[in-house]
Amino acid sequence: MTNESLTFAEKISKAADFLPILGTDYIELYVGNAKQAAHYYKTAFGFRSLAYSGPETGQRDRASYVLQQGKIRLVLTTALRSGHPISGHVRRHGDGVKVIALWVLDAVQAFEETVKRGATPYMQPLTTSDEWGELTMSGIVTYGETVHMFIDRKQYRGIFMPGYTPWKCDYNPEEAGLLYIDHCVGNVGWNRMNEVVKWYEEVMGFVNILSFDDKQINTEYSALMSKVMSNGNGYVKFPVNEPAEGKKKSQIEEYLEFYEGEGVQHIAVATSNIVKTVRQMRAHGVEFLSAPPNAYYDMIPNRIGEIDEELEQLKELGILIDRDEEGYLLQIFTKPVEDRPTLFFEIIQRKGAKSFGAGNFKALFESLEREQMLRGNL
Ligand code: TYF
Ligand code: FE
Repeated sequence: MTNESLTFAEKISKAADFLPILGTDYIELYVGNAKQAAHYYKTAFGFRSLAYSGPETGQRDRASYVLQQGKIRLVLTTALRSGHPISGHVRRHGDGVKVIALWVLDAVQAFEETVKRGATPYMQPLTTSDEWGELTMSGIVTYGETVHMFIDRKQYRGIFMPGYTPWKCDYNPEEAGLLYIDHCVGNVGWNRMNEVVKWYEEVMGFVNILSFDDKQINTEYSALMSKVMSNGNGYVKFPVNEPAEGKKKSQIEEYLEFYEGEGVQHIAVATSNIVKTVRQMRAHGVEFLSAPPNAYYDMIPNRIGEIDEELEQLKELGILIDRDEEGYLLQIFTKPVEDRPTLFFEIIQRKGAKSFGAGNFKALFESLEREQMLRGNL
């Protein structure tokens, strides 16, 4: 039997078990102004205040705001002085993802097993404690300046981590129904995808569950390649994109140019009611990519078949639909959430489908390119 004929579940079962991961623990962005970024993610995305660390809590050189919605924790961190490494990160990349933190049972073992297999250390295992118990973390470097932290919180009952204080705030807008991180996509440089894929296989014990080449992912102007990596239980999935040669500059090249290196391109968050979530986010000022032409929706009954949602509502909101052997999925993409055309978000609702919306790639990339054109980058 070739690998191609295996289901996702069968492929995932082949992943190594030296690095058990229970899910995404948090995502940390380094930003220019964490106070204002926190306000944006609360107001626009419906996150709630959870914890804070800064000068008032004894952290003299930076401020971090922790937000929560469903199982998602978002940390927004800024430095207080220009010479701080976080300021350097922001100067190079603009606001962007620094840490994809993984929830593990043993952060010491995770560090030792991955470093033994070739990972570059980012942080040696460190145990900190407070009245709520103790927490151990460690970290390794992945693509660009992005890192994976390993967080072991089995002995910790506090709200987030030692060093953080509960952030009590009267302003907590209604949640948007975001539930968990579905996947986190990285953009890497020319011919780097297979290197990074190999790194996830060898260092993290992940498996490649899906691949798209430039024959499948292209528009009139540009092309890219993508491989989806998954850990052994499927709780964390990391697609990796690299640019491919096309007539003009691809969206991946535009990202690499403006991020000034490799980094996280999009964070996909799951909802169980995409119509409600997107309606609310739009009402709160989140900008989404423009809807595909009417013809896209005219073809849905034939292309997808019966769906539970009202097609008119999906069309009005610009939500995309795709299907695979196991079911269908609904997805939509925000415009970049910074002035640089770098990080954006995907909202996804899975109705059985475990794939990534390959049937939407053409419509999606044409929509992305309309934006790229407006920026003068295509
Ligand atoms: O994560 C995915 O694979 C989908 C599709 O530049 C996608 O969300 C792939 C590449 C890209 C934008 C979206
Ligand atoms: Fe995605």
